[in-house]
Amino acid sequence: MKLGTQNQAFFPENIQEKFAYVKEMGFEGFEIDGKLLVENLEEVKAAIEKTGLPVTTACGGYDGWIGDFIEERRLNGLEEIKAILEALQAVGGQGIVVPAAWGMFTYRLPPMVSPRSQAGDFKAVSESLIYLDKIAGETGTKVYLEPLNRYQDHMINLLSDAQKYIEVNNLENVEIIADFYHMNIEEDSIPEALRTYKDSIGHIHVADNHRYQPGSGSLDFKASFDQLKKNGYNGFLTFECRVRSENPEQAYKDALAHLKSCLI
Ligand code: LER
Ligand code: MN
Repeated sequence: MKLGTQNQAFFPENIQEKFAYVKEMGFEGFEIDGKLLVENLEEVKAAIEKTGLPVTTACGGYDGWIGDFIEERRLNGLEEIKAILEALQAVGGQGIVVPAAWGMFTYRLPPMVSPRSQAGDFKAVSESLIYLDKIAGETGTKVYLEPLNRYQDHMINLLSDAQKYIEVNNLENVEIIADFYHMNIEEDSIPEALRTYKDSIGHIHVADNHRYQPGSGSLDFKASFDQLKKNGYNGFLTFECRVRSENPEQAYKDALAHLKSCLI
């Protein structure tokens, strides 16, 4: 297993300096914003070549969710995700992280009534995934379908929800991304969920229970990493967290050291 990270506000802004900084800190991969990748493809290629730090995945950077209520936005999202998958192919990246939607609707806060039926949700998300499954096949990439907690999305909350889309639609290039922060809210047991869906999990996001840096909260990363080892998972564990510290750089280094100690 390897450790990667998304961007942080305290990282350098310049792309080449950013990659050099992330590599120097001890990460082995970078998860990039899809728009940043598409709009700066040559600069990203040069940064990868210069520093040896690969772009593993993309997350975000497109307009319109795969499960968007608004059809025009859903279709726009698909075309932008296609462009990101093509850019990922050009830099040797694995794939893109996509939730059904993020912050579009929740059953848990008023008005609590969705403008679309659950059958309608399943149909829209399935149509998007069937289309993207084909594009991923053509570009040699993967689509990592992400369950989010109930307050951020109403369609896919559990790893089992994501698995259902893969199975019902016979998707070959769609895998599950397991995010520790969301799993901590939704799953009965994180290690058990990682064991049950081991054949579908292709990517992982790490944060502690409150979404701050790993090691600053109450999650037992060692128990979950031991399960991932048993599964034979050899993909990335990518930091997607906020940082709560007066010295974010030091806190990030401490979090990385903590997770490395949990991998032993
Ligand atoms: C959002 O909370 C999240 O986990 C991101 O990975 C969005 O896909
Ligand atoms: Mn995530």
